[in-house]
Amino acid sequence: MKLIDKILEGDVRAAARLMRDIEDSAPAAIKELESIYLHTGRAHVVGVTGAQGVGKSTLVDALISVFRKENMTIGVIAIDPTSPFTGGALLGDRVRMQRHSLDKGVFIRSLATRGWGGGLSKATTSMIHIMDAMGKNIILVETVGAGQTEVDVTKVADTSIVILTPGMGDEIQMMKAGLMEAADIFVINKADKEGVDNLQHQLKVMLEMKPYLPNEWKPSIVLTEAVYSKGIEELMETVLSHREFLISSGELEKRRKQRVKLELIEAVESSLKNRIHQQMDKGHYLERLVDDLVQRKANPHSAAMKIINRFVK
Ligand SMILES: Nc1nc2c(ncn2[C@@H]2O[C@H](COP(=O)(O)OP(=O)(O)O)[C@@H](O)[C@H]2O)c(=O)[nH]1
Ligand SMILES: [Mg+2]
Repeated sequence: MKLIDKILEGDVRAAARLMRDIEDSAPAAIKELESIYLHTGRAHVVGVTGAQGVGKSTLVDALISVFRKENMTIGVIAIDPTSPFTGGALLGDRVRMQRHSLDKGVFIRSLATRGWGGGLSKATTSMIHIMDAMGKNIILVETVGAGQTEVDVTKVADTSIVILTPGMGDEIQMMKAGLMEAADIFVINKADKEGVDNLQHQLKVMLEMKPYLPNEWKPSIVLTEAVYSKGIEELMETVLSHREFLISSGELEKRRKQRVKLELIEAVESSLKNRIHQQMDKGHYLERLVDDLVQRKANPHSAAMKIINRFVK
């Protein structure tokens, strides 16, 4: 049986192998991924973002359980700022999610932010595609807030969850505006702690400032205590109603079109960049132009045009 057929059947080992080969940039794997792409677009991708320690992993773990109760299959991608890829998730995350490891309906992978040479967002997209092709209904992508990693999860997610915790009230104003804008659902986790009302109030005030059209999604606020599995079902319901909204409003199609466009542009840019680099390296061409620049025989713009013209031919 071909690798792709195995993956389409949800074979975990085949999927893991392809992911490893992609990490090693094996040309065959890239080809494989191209055929995988044709079988994607069914999964609902949920981004779970928030600062270190707000409870993202705990929440994802709790969400897995409630989604599984509804018989939905789950893929999880944990983008971890420190741990190496093959070493897996941070030990804590690993142990916590271990209880799902025997469940065939759950597939968990972690991605280190280091070691991808700038290709982290591409790696994340590839993983999402593979899990999608495996038939996972929901794909949860856990990552620390924008800015700390290269991956802007709000760009790959259909539904973006931003987690805050009590005591962060004053920090709302300071948070990355983009992150706040991109949230479809705000979760106030650790609702067992003091300061919930204040945070909720501040969030509401912030949301009131933006006028929402009647046919627009106004971000929901959900209170959770992930560690006690409280509020998790409501969160799942909110995710599912956001999905319904996206579908019925036509917003899903719009977002996905935008995403595919970005993916295409990125692919064009990176392959052009690679080719131009190959071309420039030939016959010390680049070095000669650099010498011309140093000696002020040429200017950077005209030198660049020379390279580009040469490449176009
Ligand atoms: N009190 C309280 N602690 C929580 C809650 N959810 C998570 N935690 C704890 O917060 C810490 C960080 O959780 P973790 O899921 O690793 O956060 P992450 O860095 O965002 O993934 C852990 O010690 C959790 O047990 C909660 O609802 N209430
Ligand atoms: Mg975590």
